[in-house]
Amino acid sequence: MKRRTLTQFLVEQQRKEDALPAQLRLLIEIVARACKGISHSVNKGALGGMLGSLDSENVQGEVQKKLDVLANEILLEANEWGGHLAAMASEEMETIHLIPNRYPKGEYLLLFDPIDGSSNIDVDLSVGTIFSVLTAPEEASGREVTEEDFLQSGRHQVAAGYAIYGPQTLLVLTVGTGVYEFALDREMGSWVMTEERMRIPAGKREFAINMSNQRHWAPAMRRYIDECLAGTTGPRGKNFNMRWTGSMVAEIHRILKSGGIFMYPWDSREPHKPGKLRLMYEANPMGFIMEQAGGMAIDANHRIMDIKPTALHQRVGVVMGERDEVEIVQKYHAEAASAA
Ligand code: P6P
Repeated sequence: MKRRTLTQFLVEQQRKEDALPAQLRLLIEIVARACKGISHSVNKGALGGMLGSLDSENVQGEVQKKLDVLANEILLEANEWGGHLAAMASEEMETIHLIPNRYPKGEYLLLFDPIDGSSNIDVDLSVGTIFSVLTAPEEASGREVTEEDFLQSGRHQVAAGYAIYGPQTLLVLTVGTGVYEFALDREMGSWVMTEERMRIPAGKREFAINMSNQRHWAPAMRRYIDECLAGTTGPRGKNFNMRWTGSMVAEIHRILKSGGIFMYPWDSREPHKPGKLRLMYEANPMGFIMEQAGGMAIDANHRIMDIKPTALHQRVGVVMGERDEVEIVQKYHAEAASAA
C-alpha cells in the first residue's frame, strides 16, 4: 500500500478530525521542513564543519555546540515569516523571540529544544529536536506577547513532537489524536508515514536512568531502582535491563517503540532544582507524546502536564513511559511522603 506523506496526513486531520486549523497545519509543515534542514546539517558532521563547541554558553549555563546555535537559527528563520506564530521560545535563548513587525503574526506560540542531547553530536550518537505548540492567550491579540503568555501548563498544548537524527531521520508528532511517526525519504525530500496511532508496548522491563547519580536520589527512587536491580531475587521477581543514551529524544523514542521507563529525577546535588530537564520544551512535549501513546508522565508525584509553570526555563523531575512502571514509582514516592 502506498504510504501517506505528512502533508496527506495533515490534510486528513484537518478534514476528518477537525483537529487541525489551517495555521496549525502550516506550523507543523514548516517545523517539519526545518527539521529536514537540521538533519542535513547533523548528517554532514565534520565534513560540514558542524562538530565541536563554541566558546559561548546558553541560558542554562551549558557550553553551546555549533549545531545547537545553527539548529536554533534554522527554526527561527523558518518560522518567523509564515504568519502562524505570535512568538517563539527556545532552550538556546534567554528571552522569547517576537515575530518581527515586517511579518504578520498568528495565534500560536512555538517552543523548542533545537538539539537535545547535543553532547552526543561529536561522538555520532542520536540527537533530536523537540517542539511544543501552545495558543497565545486571547487577550494577547491586541498587544505584544510576553513571557507570561507562554507560562501555560502542558495540558494546553495543541501539538507536540520531536525529530530524531539517528540511523534514520524520523518525525514523531501528536495533535491530540494519537501519535504518528514519519520517516524522511531523502530521495523525495518528503516525510512518509511509517506508524500511526502508536501505543507503548507493556512489560518491557527496561529502565533508563543515569546510574552515576544513584547516591543522590530520593529514597523512593533508590527503592524502585534497587528492586529493578534485584531482579528475580527481589520483590519484582523479574530481571530488568538498563539503557542510558544521554539523549532524552533517543530514550523516549525507544520507549515509544519497544516499552520501558525513562527517569531523570530530582537529586540532592542541587536540591533547590526540581530536576535537570526543562518543563516547557522537553518534559511537556514528551509527556504529551507519552500520554497520547497510552503511557504516563509525572515528576515522580504529579502529572507533568498539570504543572503550572512559573518560569520559561524552569526545570522538572521526569519519570515517564509505560504506565504500569510509572505508577509503581509514583506509589513509592507517595508512600515515602506519607511516612515522612
Ligand atoms: P546526563 C541532554 O543534555 C539531556 O538534556 C537529555 O536529553 C538527556 O536525557 C540528559 O540531559 C542526559 O543527562 O546528566 O546523563 O548527561
